[in-house]
Amino acid sequence: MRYAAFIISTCIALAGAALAVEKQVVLKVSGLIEGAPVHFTMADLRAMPTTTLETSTVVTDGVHSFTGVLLRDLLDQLEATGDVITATALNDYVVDIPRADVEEFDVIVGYSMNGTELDRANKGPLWIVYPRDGHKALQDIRYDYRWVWQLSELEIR
Ligand SMILES: Nc1nc2c(c(=O)[nH]1)N[C@H]1C(S)=C(S)[C@@H](COP(=O)(O)O)O[C@H]1N2
Ligand SMILES: [Mo]
Repeated sequence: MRYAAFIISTCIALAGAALAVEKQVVLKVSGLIEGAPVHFTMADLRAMPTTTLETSTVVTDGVHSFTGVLLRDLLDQLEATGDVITATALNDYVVDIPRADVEEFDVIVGYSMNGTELDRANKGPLWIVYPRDGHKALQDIRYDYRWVWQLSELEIR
């Protein structure tokens, strides 16, 4: 009986922790015409239309299925204008991504790989994923460094 109570309280604690994670801001988007930056929680991102793409990456073995939101749609939804997206990660990595990339290719802000949520220890919670396997042009170091893992902020310039 005590064991059952332990299991139940552990489940409640885990569910609570999962809910807390859902409510955390995971992405800040700034540089919008309307001014104030927009903050997205994991729940906000999950409520948006999803895109899944299959691709290999330069940092993992084999082909994986990534799910997330199209970066193009995210920027359109915010009515963001600007030709350059400066992406910043939790580890302070910063790189400029040409807006043209997201217009031309189905680049996603991914939050799961093979059906499992990405966490900080595993390139998450957000990882910019390019449809690398589908386009020869994307199989290039210039694009590899735009695959920002632990993505935390997008500034549109
Ligand atoms: N957050 C974050 N994303 C990053 C990087 C990084 O250091 N931090 N390195 C970039 C570079 S230079 C490349 S080639 C690819 C793969 O980097 P990795 O082999 O260090 O994972 O991820 C890119 N995304
Ligand atoms: Mo790199």
